[in-house]
Amino acid sequence: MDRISISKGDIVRMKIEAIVNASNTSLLGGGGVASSIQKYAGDEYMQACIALGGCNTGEAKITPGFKLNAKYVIHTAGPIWRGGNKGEPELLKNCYDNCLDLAVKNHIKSIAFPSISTGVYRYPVELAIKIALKEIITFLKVHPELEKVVIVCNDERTTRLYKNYLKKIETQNLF
Ligand code: AR6
Repeated sequence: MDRISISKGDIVRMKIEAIVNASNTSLLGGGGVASSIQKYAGDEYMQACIALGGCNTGEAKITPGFKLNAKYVIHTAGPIWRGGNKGEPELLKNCYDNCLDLAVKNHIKSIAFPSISTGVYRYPVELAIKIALKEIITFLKVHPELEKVVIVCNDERTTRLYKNYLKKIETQNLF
């Protein structure tokens, strides 16, 4: 699957059509990826986020990227990890599916995801990567129009875990 790759870096500076914002249900404030995007995207971006009026956990909404290199930001609210029995896996799956659906509906051909929920929301990264990669790869197989998906991680460990699992999927033909 050469349309998916893992990269270490800052998602905010990516030169790609769309980046995903790992946000919260208000789509406002916060730390992590969301605050980095806010810092660079400008005041109009903030106004556009306010106008969205929030987003349920697992859903996705879109705004322009304004001052970012990316033309669009797709916002999603990941689940907060509460031990794993509160529907977290299904909600995280919904985040990836809804972001990808929204991307193709907007004719987006390249998109970068952060590792949704594994920062401030404390979803165990070893579990989250399995959901993320399964959803993305399954989606890419039925949507040839989506040309490129990059998962951008900002730390060494997360990057390595994603790369190792992607390799395992490819060598064992998991999905
Ligand atoms: N580029 C790439 N990855 C990043 C960046 C960056 N610039 N910044 C952080 N990460 P998080 P969540 C990684 O916390 O867990 C916010 O306050 C980070 O190391 O951004 O879904 C929102 O407003 C981690 O691996 O998102 C919400 O309230 C991953 O991105 C809440 O955090 C996700 O970390 C959402 O928490």
